[in-house]
Amino acid sequence: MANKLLYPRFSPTRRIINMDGMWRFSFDYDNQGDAANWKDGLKDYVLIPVPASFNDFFTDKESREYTGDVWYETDVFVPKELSGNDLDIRFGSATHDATVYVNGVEVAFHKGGFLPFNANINDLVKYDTFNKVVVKLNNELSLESIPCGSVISLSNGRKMAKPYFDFYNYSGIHRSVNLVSTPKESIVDYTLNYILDGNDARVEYSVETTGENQVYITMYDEDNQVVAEGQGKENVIVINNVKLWNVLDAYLYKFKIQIKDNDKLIDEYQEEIGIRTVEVKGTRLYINNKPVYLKGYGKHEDSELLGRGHNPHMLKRDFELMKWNGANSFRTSHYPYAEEVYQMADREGFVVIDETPAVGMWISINNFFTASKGVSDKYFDNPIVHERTKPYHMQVIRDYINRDKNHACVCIWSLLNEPDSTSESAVSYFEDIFKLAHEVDVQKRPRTFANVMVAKPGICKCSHLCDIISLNRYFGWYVNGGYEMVDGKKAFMEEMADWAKMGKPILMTEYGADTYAGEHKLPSVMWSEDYQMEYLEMQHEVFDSFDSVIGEQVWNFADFQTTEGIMRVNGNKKGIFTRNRQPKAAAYLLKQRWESLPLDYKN
Ligand code: GCB
Repeated sequence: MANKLLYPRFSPTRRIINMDGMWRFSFDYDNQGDAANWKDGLKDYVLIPVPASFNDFFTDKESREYTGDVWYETDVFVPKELSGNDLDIRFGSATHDATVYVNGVEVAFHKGGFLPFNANINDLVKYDTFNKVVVKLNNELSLESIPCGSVISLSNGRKMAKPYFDFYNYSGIHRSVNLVSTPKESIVDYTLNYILDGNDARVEYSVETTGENQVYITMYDEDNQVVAEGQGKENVIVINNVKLWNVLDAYLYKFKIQIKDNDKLIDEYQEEIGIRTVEVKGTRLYINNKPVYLKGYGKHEDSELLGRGHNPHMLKRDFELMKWNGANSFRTSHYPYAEEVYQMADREGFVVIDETPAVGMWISINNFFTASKGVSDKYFDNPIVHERTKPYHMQVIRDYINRDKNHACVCIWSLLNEPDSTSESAVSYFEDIFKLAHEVDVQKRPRTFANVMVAKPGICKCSHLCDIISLNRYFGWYVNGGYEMVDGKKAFMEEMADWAKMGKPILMTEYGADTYAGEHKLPSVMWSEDYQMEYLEMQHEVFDSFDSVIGEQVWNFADFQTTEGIMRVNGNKKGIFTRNRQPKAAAYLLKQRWESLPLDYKN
């Protein structure tokens, strides 16, 4: 059965039943859910909103920190009109591993918390009545989970997740759940590539369907005028006088796919698409053959109460803030975000560096900290990593490129964040995933990974594989902070000179200083807003000294939740905005700088 994972959209032939709302919920402290057949329905439960992380709703620590299985349940009414069609249940994401039961029968197991999955339920569904949907979720981390971590047992018997990464292990059904009804013969997927030719664009498309009837393409401009038509599952259509998707100046065409049997419409699916090209040449990143300079942020999907649950209100606010202070890009650190985020970025003309959830590939409790001290745990020396984590990582790469390939905003693939790229054993792993990303992506977008501080030039064994070198650097914070900043700058300049010798574009994917909002001191001290500004100014002087730096993305857009510990004051405070999306003083500094830097800065 074909996997119909396209973003759920209504059309004359498609119907969607949205299942978001209050679900029933239970922790499985004693691991009894399987034996007690909770798949058929929960006995004791509380109500909980979907989509959201479960963690921050509760007032006790046991619930917030819960590690293990949790169960969700709801009932969904399926009208008879849908019978005769294919019916799939589709989850935008469920973190991390999900087993789905419909009317007591297991229909899906999905590993990984940040990508959509679905299951066909044709044979199980009952029409004109309610159907029971139960989900068992597990949020444990391991060497083979992506992201990586471990689980410890406390003396009271409770389990506790120990992430090897610096963000809270939020868990739950994080994105929308839908029933998607499609015709038996239907559109399963489509893929686009663009070639610019003077004022025109050639749109190379391929469409996958479940049948043999003819495929028709119609493209409309923003005034809903037909601009091009095509026929067949694979073809090229030409758009004359094309209006390109440009950075902060987006133009979106409508791409309509139909399957028809003569005049009879069998299936129809339509999305907005932006036409643009992306290429790396020498030390530059080109969009539509013009060099661009990226300004913006590393982000998180993180907000109060909802945790990592998709939050359209926060999404709107984030884009307004980013536009306000002159940003033009962000990285989906450290996992693929909700599909709605990319739709918004397409519309607003933001460049997205799309990242996999491969973070924590250092064996340490505080990856970011231990790594910056030069402690290497040789993650890639472990055979399990090659035997089990790699094939899974490769599946994630296939799935996320397939999900996001048609978004104009997605211009760069980031395949890992801060892995241990210093050991010889990492090389074959990296080679395979870099090769795969190019094979899967028809547009051959540039590939990168975010390099950690200790993996300096000459020590990092994998940076030669990158089309763009991405650096996470904290000179003036984790290294040479405070009054020592002068030495931090010197060391930073020296290291950058070595990176520049590689002759590749360099992107600063992280630089930042923890800052407690409202804390001021003259002269500055670390953690004050005054220090955050001095720190940023120093960083910018370094970036401006190197021709091959093609962009700067501050860590982080906003303060965000992490595991508690001596390094974090109720979360990471490197935000330029608070967790509630209000500016720290540095937001104005960035606004001034970014509004003054042209898109083709350094050219
Ligand atoms: C990093 C990590 C990021 C951390 C950040 C920090 O290098 O990529 O996940 O949050 O440092 O603030 O330490």
